[in-house]
Amino acid sequence: SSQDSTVTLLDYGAGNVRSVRNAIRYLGFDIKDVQKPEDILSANRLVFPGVGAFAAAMEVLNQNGMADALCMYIEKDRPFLGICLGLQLLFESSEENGPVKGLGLIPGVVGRFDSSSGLRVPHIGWNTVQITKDSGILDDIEGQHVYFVHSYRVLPSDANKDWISSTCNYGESFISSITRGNIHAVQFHPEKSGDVGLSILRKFLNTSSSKTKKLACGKASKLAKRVISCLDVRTNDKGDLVVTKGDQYDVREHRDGDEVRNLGKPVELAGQYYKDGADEVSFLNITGFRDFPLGDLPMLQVLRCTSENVFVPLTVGGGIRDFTDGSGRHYSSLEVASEYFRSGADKISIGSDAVLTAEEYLRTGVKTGKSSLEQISRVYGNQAVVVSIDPRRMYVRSPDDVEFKTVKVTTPGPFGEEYAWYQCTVSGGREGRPIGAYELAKAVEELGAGEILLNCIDCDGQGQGFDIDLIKLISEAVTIPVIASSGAGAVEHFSEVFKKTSASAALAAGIFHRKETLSKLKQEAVQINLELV
Ligand code: 1PR
Repeated sequence: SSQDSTVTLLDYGAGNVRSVRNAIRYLGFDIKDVQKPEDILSANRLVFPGVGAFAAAMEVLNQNGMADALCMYIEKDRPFLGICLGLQLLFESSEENGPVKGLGLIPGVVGRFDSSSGLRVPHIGWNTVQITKDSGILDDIEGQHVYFVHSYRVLPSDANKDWISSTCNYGESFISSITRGNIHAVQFHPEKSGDVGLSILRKFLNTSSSKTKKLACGKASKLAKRVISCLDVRTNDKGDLVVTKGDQYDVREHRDGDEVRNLGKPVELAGQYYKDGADEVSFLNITGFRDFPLGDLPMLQVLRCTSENVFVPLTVGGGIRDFTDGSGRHYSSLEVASEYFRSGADKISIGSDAVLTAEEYLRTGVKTGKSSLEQISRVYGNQAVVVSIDPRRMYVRSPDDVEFKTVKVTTPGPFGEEYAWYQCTVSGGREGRPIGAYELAKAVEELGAGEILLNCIDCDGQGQGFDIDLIKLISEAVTIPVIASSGAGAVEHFSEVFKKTSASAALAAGIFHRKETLSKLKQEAVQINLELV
């Protein structure tokens, strides 16, 4: 019956649940949105993808009577799946801007991961879980990777142990899922966990009666190194969005009429990379320094279409800042970012604007709270904000020659210089700024960035390997995850960057545009002793 293919979705409007919607539709189900508390009580199966901050979510749920309805629904053991914050809200309280009271259905307090011992927080990426009891929906995922992104977690205790169906290890063992009867909740994102995640959702939606299955014996979970496929996107001279790729940020063909290099359509290529095994996909609008009217941001449509078929995290960057369009309408960066999130982005990446913000912060020592970086991370959480750095290597004879942090370089410069600093640039490398990559990275971490995308103009498109000196410098300077970028030309370059630095992920563009490299990398990873997803 039509009832059977309907899934009720509780979306309280705090952020992007587009991917959850897309995944449910992709699996052949229809969605009914909760409008009023009664819709919860009459649901056949309810999916609750929690997004945003704990306190804000509880406030909305309490105000509109949804909190009571949810408790009643769950107490009646009706089919329920909570995702991420949708798991955390079931517990007694959270320390996130708190203490704040939760729904109180499960004993336990939601607390923050402890980064004081050098643990990178947020926990972002693909990790394995240990199944501790049969849940009927997680049966097959022992040893498989699923995608997490969170700074808060609940610890297992005697009081909640009967609820726990799996745990995950990240610095400590925390609850990655709970199950009791028909009630399920997961800390990770099934809608972002590729085929493994889709199969979990499918099992829940089909709510097959739980059969007991012998559990495989668990091995310790470990956060995998991520491989990110990057699509540099721009409008070509005809006005179409195309994927392009530069050499040291120059994207013009230097033959035949100086056209922009066109490598294909963004949506199609992203779909291909997802199939080939990309752990994440990033779109960078490299013409983002131009002005677009918000309604017409060309990347929005690309995101909407991509997120219908790509079930791994999507990041979008380029042009995230305040601006006034041709008609005099002013847009805040928060509005621009919100449009991107609504269209299917999981993270936004800020380049030029973050450089200017960091410069001012270092000059004044004051966090104004008004920068794009601060505003977006306050509203969407710092895990949703990436700062993209575009540094250029500047050789010097001695560290005393500059006020910026230098490194002793592995390969000396053209005049035998033994040191270098890395100068930040804005507007796609067009303008150098008086701030180093090291100073920038530390400043943006303090201002609320959740991750750093570390490019290198010198290495971009050269295929000669990552700039190990730079990546070491930055990944040791901050505790948020660092994504190494620029220069991958062979599978070995990925193992080198993960062996020699503590980067959490590696991003590449050019190498994946040459067909088959991504799937080959995933296959060969095991042989070269690289722990990938
Ligand atoms: O400044 O907030 O509007 O953001 C602009 C964004 O666009 C920044 O993230 C910046 O890095 C990026 N960008 C701007 N111009 C270019 C260009 O190429 N002309 N591309 C550009 C950035 C660097 C990486 C590239 C890696 C890996 N390209 O995205 O994908 O270097 O390449 P490889 O594996 O082929 O070596 P804002």
